[in-house]
Amino acid sequence: FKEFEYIKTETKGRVAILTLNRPKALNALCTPLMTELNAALRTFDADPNIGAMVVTGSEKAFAAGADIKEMSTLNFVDNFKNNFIEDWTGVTKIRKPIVAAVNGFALGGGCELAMMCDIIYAGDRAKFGQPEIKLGIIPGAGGTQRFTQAVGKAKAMHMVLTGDMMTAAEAETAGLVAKVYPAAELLEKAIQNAETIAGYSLPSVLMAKELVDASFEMPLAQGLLFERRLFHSLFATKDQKEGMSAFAAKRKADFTHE
Ligand code: CO8
Repeated sequence: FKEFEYIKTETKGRVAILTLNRPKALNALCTPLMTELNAALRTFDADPNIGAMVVTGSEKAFAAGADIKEMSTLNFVDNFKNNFIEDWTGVTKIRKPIVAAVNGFALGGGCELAMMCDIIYAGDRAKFGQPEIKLGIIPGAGGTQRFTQAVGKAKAMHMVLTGDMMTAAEAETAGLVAKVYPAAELLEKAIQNAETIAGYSLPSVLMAKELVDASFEMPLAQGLLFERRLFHSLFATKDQKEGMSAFAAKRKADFTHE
């Protein structure tokens, strides 16, 4: 990797950890930060030694949104011509699982970035929100869509129209967050969960992610057929043989991702 300015990357076994690192602006998502994040995610997605990724921020902020100072001078015609934000959505094109470990603020684009990831784990003091309405705009990267899918209309309307924040506990109850951990343990727990995922057979992990995502796009009968066919196909892998013989022999499976 070339040196990044706005993110830090490290690996732990088969897990890559990407830390948003723009502390002076509470990790506000400026264009170069998103460019670096997408580039690093794509590199780890292509790396055969990596099975899952964790995206995290600081104790104070996962990310406090898109960079308001950068956006303040934008105009409609340029936004439209440049398709502003489209090239920030690279996170959703990554095939390996991405875990968001959210401590502190996840607001606006920060909440949307977390929702583009596959699983959100939160520290107990995390705060989620879509406060764009306070700035005279609306969410632009999934806040009206993914948020509604995750928490339902009542809470989504409240959050998007008032700009109120949601606590970690509320976010877990509402279904936005998979689990809440004490803030100081969050990253370690998120990495452990990512290590568990990265230890499984990569083809089965990729298919499982693809299918859960497809459930939001497909009619049920089509989704079930897609699931059945991919289920059938996994019996062509070495890892299926390994997983099942390891079970019978009462030993831990040693997956080779083939
Ligand atoms: N953009 C730019 N700078 C920011 C942002 C931001 N979103 N958030 C915080 N900062 C800066 C502050 O300006 C301040 O800088 P300085 O010290 O130079 O004045 C520094 O970070 C620290 O912030 P505060 O002093 O405000 O810290 P507080 O602890 O008092 O408050 C808050 C924390 C409540 C999080 C507060 O900073 C805040 O309300 N921030 C803005 C939150 C917001 O409105 N976010 C939505 C932005 S719009 C958006 O995200 C559109 C989405 C587009 C799609 C993105 C796709 C990924």
